[in-house]
Amino acid sequence: MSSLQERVRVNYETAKSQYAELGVDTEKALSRLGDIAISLQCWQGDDVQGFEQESCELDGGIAVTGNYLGRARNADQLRTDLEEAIRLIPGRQRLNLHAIYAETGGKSVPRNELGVAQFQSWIDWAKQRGVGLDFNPTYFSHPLSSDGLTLSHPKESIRRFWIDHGICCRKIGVAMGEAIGSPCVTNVWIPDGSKDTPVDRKGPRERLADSLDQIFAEELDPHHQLDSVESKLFGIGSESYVVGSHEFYLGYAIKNGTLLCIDSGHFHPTEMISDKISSVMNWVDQLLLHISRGVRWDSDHVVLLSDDVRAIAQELVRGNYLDRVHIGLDFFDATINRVAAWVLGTRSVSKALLLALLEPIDQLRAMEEAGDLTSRLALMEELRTLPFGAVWDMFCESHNTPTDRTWMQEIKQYEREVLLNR
Ligand code: RNT
Ligand code: ZN
Repeated sequence: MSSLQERVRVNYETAKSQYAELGVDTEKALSRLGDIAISLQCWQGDDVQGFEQESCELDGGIAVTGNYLGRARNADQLRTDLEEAIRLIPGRQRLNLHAIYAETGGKSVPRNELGVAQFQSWIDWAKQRGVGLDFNPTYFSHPLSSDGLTLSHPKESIRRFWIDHGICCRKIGVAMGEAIGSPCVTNVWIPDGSKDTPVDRKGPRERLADSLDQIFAEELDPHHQLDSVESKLFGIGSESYVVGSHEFYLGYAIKNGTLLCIDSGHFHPTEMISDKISSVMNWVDQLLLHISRGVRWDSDHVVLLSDDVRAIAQELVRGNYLDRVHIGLDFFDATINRVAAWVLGTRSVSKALLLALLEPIDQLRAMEEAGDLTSRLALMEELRTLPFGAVWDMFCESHNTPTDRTWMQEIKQYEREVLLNR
């Protein structure tokens, strides 16, 4: 045993007894954490470019800034980068793919004709690694989305194209879920909206509802594929109006039994999605989370172990929602090492979940029920300084993953040996 491993073990034993004093079983928390899968967004690896032949600039009101070396230029590079990230993240992962990550073998395959063949290599890769797959139709970076409208487009032929794209993608989702043996969450996000005040807010929403009805018309096996719809407050160029608002999709999901996707960067800056979970879970069966970090106008900074993320994890654990919630990440940053961004973001979410699993929830509840809010507040504050890091290190260690001190060294080496040569 190395001296680092030895230290991890010694520190863990101390932490374990400290948590035990509060009635918390660290072993149980570690084992539960090991079961939770986090879906990594493929698009962090290449700045949401994808591999389409006639590629368009990224649009749809989302933007990546930065020019860090080593962006993945093709699917093989992206997979190599993902393997490196996954090696440095303890626990279970899934991969979240977008339709623009199709591999078409140099041919141009229109989005309304995509099929499972273009994703076979991804499926084989995921299967081999025991990684689940999630999927997204891509409603941006395309000539037919260049005016900022897709499924709500007033022009019937354009709307048809995007409906057909959605239909293709659900079928791809089914094939992915079937092949992997775990349901693929296929999430619809569209950029539709307008920069300035529209006169007609109603028409586009009616058209969107109709488009979604057509996309979801065919019933698919929920063991293989789950439909999800994602809302947003505003984007670049859709500041005054977003067709797929929160109210729109909350209503749609409840009425039609789809999942709702809540992106933590898609609300007013003072609004926390943690508080929405227990409301929404009353009415929808399952939820998809896009965990992100909003900073001013941007919704997509790398996730950190912030109070917001901790509060989300607490809600998932306290409400016993982990089996009904799919956890995905959604951020893209090209100013830092892209592989490190995945590792940092995913590890942060995992830490938040561990912290939540280590809460002395019975005690906190008892204090609340007894009306002893002073003790509740004091204990919550005390929890911040318990030796959580020692339990986290043990989680890393037991999953053969470097601890916080060491994974960056591996990233530096990967950068020198692989990324620099691109
Ligand atoms: C955009 C949405 C959406 C995208 C991805 C690429 O604001 O959050 O989820 O980030 O589909
Ligand atoms: Zn999102």
